Amino acid sequence: QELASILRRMPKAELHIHIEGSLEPELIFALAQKNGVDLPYPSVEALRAAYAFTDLQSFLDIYYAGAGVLQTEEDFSAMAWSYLVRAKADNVVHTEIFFDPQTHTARGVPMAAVINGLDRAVQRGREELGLSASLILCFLRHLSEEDAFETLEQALPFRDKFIGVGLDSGERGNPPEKFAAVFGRCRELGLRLVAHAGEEGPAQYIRDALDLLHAERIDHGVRCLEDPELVTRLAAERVALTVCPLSNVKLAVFPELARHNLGRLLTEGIVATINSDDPAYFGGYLNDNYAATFAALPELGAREAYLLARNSFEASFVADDTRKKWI
Ligand code: ES4
Ligand code: ZN
Repeated sequence: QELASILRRMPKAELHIHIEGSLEPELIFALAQKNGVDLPYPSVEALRAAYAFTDLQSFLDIYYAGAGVLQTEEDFSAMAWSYLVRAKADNVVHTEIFFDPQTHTARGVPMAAVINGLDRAVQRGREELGLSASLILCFLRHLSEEDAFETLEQALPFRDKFIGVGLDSGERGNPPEKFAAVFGRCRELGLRLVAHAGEEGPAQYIRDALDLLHAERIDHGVRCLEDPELVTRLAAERVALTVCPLSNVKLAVFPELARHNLGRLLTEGIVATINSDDPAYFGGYLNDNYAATFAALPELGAREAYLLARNSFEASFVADDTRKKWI
């Protein structure tokens, strides 16, 4: 009871949230109606009932369909604002938000509408909520590297509105090496680098994200425990993992939360963090993830609560003087 209260109240950073994954069914229906987009579901309830995923791809199919209702700068701003208000309620004081521009530009939505809309919410969040937020542009790994290069080119006029790049979407068959050149270019540009790896893909993808992409943080990374030498390296180099417990259960990375390896990751000395990934699809926002994980894993107590919050600030891309306010 007291632990549950500590988890809710403690200040924390969120480092793995796809903004398109914060789109609630109610907002999907409202935007579909406003924009004249046809949805293959008759109601909010029917859409929510379709959220029964068997793996990553079965989720991605519905997630990309949901994002298809976003058309104008105002739509992107409204989506991000809803998330920021929700994050504030969970005592999130800093958040690094992923967005998938290719999902939108491929439908003819201008890059300017995507980035300016999200940035508008980020600025308003700072002013009205006192919430620190940054944007991270993700390349879709099921598309080509050439497509990623073109997306980077389109985004560079807005270089001051995002702090880095990531790599997401279907992992299997789309290894880090496929994006080595575009990540090299992003590195030259001084962008921060992260990549999804070791969610459904093997531990080798985590190694390759570090060695070939120079990723500074690994999104998910939970399969690292299959490779003891990699575990030693992650701990020694303090490479953070942005773990998403409710996501992992919904996408069958673990059969149930009680079987999640977060406790093991912490015992191994890895800088693990808790995050929500796609909260509108996976059954909860950040505090729901903390609460459910601590309820399911008896090895997690007040010390681990503090450690996870501290890890979230250590792993964030804020300036050191800002970090000092929180740690
Ligand atoms: C994602 Cl859970 C997950 N994995 C990979 N790509 C994604 N995009 C949105 N959620
Ligand atoms: Zn993710």
